[in-house]
Amino acid sequence: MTRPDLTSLAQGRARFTADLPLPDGCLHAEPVPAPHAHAGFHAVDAAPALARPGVLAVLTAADIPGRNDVGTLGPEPVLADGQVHCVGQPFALVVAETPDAAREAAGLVTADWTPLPAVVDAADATELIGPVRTLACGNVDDVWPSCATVVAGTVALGSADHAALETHCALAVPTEDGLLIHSATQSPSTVQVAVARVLGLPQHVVQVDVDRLGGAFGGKEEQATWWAALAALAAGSTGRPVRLLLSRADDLRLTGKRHPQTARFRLGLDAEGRFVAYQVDLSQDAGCSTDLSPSILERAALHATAAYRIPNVRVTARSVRTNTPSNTAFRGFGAPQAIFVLEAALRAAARAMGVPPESLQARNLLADGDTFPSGQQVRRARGRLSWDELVTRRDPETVRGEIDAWNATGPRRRRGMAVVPLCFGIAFTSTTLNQASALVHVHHDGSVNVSTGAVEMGQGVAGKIRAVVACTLGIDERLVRVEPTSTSRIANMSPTAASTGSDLNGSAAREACLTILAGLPELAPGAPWSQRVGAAYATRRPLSALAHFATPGLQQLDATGHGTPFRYHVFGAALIEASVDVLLGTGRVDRVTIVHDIARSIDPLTDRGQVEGAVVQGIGWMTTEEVVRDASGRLLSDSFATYKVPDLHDAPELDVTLLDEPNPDGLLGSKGVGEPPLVYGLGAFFALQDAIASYAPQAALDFTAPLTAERIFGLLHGARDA
Ligand code: LUZ
Ligand code: MOS
Repeated sequence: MTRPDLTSLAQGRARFTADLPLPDGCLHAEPVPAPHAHAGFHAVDAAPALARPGVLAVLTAADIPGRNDVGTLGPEPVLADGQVHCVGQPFALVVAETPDAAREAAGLVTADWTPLPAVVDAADATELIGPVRTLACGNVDDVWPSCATVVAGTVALGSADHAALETHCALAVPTEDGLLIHSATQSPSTVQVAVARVLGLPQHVVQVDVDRLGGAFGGKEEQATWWAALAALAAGSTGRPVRLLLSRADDLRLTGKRHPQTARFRLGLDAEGRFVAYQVDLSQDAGCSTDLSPSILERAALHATAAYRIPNVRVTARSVRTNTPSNTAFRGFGAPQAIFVLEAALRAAARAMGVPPESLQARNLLADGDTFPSGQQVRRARGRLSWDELVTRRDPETVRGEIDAWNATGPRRRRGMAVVPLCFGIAFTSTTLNQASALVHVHHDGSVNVSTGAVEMGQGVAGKIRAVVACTLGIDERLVRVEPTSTSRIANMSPTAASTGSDLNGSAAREACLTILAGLPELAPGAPWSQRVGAAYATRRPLSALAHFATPGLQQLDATGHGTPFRYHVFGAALIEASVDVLLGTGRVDRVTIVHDIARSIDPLTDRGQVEGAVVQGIGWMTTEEVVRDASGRLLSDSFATYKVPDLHDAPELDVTLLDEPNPDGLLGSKGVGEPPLVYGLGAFFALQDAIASYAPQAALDFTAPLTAERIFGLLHGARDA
């Protein structure tokens, strides 16, 4: 396959938003972050900042011509107005001739603050965001007495930063009648809507363009909007182009991250180890505003039963408000957090029953004919197939035997293992979002332009769409160019998110190609493409088409949590092997063996990279990535020196087997790939925990993540000395 997309990246020619040439007269904007986690303020003093050379303006909420709200599901002021709700919330915006002038001046803007009581720790939160969600099936209250084993416990999961290579960035350029915005966003239409609202403009004079992103992982699904709206506000106010580019430190300090989550669980099993009842209360830390939290909570609740059949279930899920930057979408969108809880619960049960966790997992895998608590039927389950294939690749039972024998010799490096089965639902849980459009132009010479709402963020969606168009038209990929994403070519885009980017946009692109093909004149069989196109033009047939795709078969969840939220599910199984140094407390993930249900991949190399990247990202969340704030809500882990993302050195040996049975509900038999494999990374926690248990077998199971070296050391030795 020719890969112009990869070539330009490898050669450093690929341009990101911050690489775009600055227009003449371009200014630079710098947000002024709030110093308090919760406070009232008045009398913003901009005079010292305005006195600096090169500073043109200091904007506040009072300068917003439209509505001060960039939120999608709840209100989200673009500049704080009278109150701030987290450290780092922008309350003013400095606009200057150079980035340095803007940054220095931002440090001089002050206000009169009245600090208010702040909740930094979710354990102290009293306020909910959105309603408590429940999801239930069977009759969980009545069956406990019939269980042979019942375990209960708690879980506490940490946050994680998206740590995309490209920090947030936007460039806003005034046009004759509106604005052109280059935004590093996963959701150009969300930016368009928000900018139009903030500036009091109709949507059609606000054009949002995205060439590509340098990573996003959910961090740019909702929260890119702010920076684009601030750049647009400054451009609107000064009449000049304005760029806003966050430094790494500000990107870490000012933006939301993965939702930390606490949970209480109760799991009941029969004497054969079958799951009978599961009750779980999930509590996610939403941060200071709504953002996408209600939607993330919904996906969490829908994944509470993970890859397993449980006949009696009650999930209650709540979002609590804290005075920290609003947490947001992050690869997996709440599902990995919920899956962790059941994986923890089954390990508590395995210990209570004196059996390996794998035996309980293997016994309870979902199969066709089962029902999810939402009422959705399990179809084409591949959990058993994945598990059986894993056994042939690297048999968990054999590995457990090896590990037990190794640990029995009392080595300094203790080994452990964990299996994590996967079942992940594909579709936006908000049914409306499951639609996409594509615009295909075929030129005289047979070359093709295709536009969709998909945003290329390194996940390879542009390459997949190119492949789909080429294969549908029966032409060489070199004849196909995928256009940068623009709201002027495609309207009403959904975010590129929920692992649906290729499914939705690729399906629309394929539809458009089929429409064009259907309109081509009949020529002799085997007539070359260029001749067919030429004949179509000569006989005045359309060579362009706009197509729309809406995922069939979905039904929005009702208030009781019933519906058909997903088009299909992605299955798989992973065996994670890890070890701990009992003297140092350091942990390491040594080896990961994965069988993943990729179906009929449109781009196997990219998909393999997605699986590998996701699992390493999950490992980072479970091990070294620790978001630390002080008691006043200030972020302490505000650089990559103090916030440790996994690097190549931390990556384990990875052995990925792809199951390639075609998926009738996906694009050309494929399945979405972006988010699901992150779940395998949870195994890092449980494998390390398993290794720790070989040294400190009496210690109670503790389900607090991440398992940093400090925490591992404490579990090894605190437990022993107690
Ligand atoms: N975004 C969203 C998502 O709005 N709805 C979803 O269901 C979703 N799922 C995963 C990632 N982003
Ligand atoms: Mo997402 S978590 O932007 O698919």
